Amino acid sequence: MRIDGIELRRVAMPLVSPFRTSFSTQTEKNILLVRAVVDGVEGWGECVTLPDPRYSPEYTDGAVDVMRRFLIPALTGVELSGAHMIGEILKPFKGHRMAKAAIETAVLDAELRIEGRSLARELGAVHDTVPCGVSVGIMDEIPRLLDAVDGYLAEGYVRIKLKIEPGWDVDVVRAVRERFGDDVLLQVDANTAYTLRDAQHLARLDDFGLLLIEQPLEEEDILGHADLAKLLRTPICLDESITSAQTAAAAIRLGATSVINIKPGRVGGYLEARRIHDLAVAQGVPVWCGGMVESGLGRAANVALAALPGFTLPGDVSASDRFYKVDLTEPFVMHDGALAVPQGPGLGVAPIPEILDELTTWTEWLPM
Ligand code: OSB
Ligand code: MG
Repeated sequence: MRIDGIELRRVAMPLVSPFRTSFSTQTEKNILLVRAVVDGVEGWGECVTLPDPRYSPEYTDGAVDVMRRFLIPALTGVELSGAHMIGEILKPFKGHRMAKAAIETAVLDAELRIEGRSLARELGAVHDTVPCGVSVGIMDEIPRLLDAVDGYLAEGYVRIKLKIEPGWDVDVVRAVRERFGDDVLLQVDANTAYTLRDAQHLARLDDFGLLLIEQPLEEEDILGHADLAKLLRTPICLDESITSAQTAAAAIRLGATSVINIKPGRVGGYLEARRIHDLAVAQGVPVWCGGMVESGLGRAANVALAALPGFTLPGDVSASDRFYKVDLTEPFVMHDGALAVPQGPGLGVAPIPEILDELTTWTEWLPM
């Protein structure tokens, strides 16, 4: 197969409410989509870069640049036996995993559509539905946060993740436990907002029976996480630090992580995500599927991944209406706290043309 061309497309999607983390507040989601035309068949990939390099070193304008300047030219005119070759071909270009992931996903979607196979089946999914967790942003005051959590629990979410930062942590977790009890599956995500000097403070979270604390320290501080793990009873789960199967293996070996958040974009694609899943399973390390506030396109692929056997904890896999009033695809709707795994060829979903056109702010076609 050959890639005939790639279209880059930016869409602007309003969020139902602002989403605040320790690193930024998002009120609108600006998504970069990749549409690959492969032997005349189109496939879609969603690039999970954010506008600023505050979560990871990548950012959206940088992704457009590296795709245009290096990644797409390297794939131009190349005969591919499958999307699995893309990772190898792009390997000489360091980093830029989110950009690479978006291209690989678009080509993989097209390949699977040509062959009539679903991404879920291709990855090795063993479930028809996946349980939904929800990531709850930082808010101005605890009563508002409690109202939000109340609403998500009423909708049926089976696991709550609270974003935390210094000044919005122990008291918030305590308030949620006091109001909703000890049975709620609860975890926290710091997005690198702490240092090892905060270990004593973070140990106060041990009283609340959390499933895990996600990425308390800096991305590169693997040893710091290993040290912190010895000081906390709450399991540490790395997100930002896990950029590949190789870093995952090292973090597990060093005792820096006992659970892994797998985000396909962060690690360079769904194929690398599966490799991390496989090695984590072999090591007895539970994994869950992270999210990057994706539209229905990225969400569909995440749901497929989350249906693999090692994904034993609910992921940041929520319904479309958690973030969007109008999704790009048929919306993902939660039933009994779960989403159905798409079964159609490829991602199993595609953008709805009128909605896509309406939300598009820019496109560029790159013939190959
Ligand atoms: O750290 O998991 C994170 C969103 C953007 C960037 C980083 C993170 C998140 C989330 C949202 O927590 C997860 C979701 O898409 O539901
Ligand atoms: Mg995280």
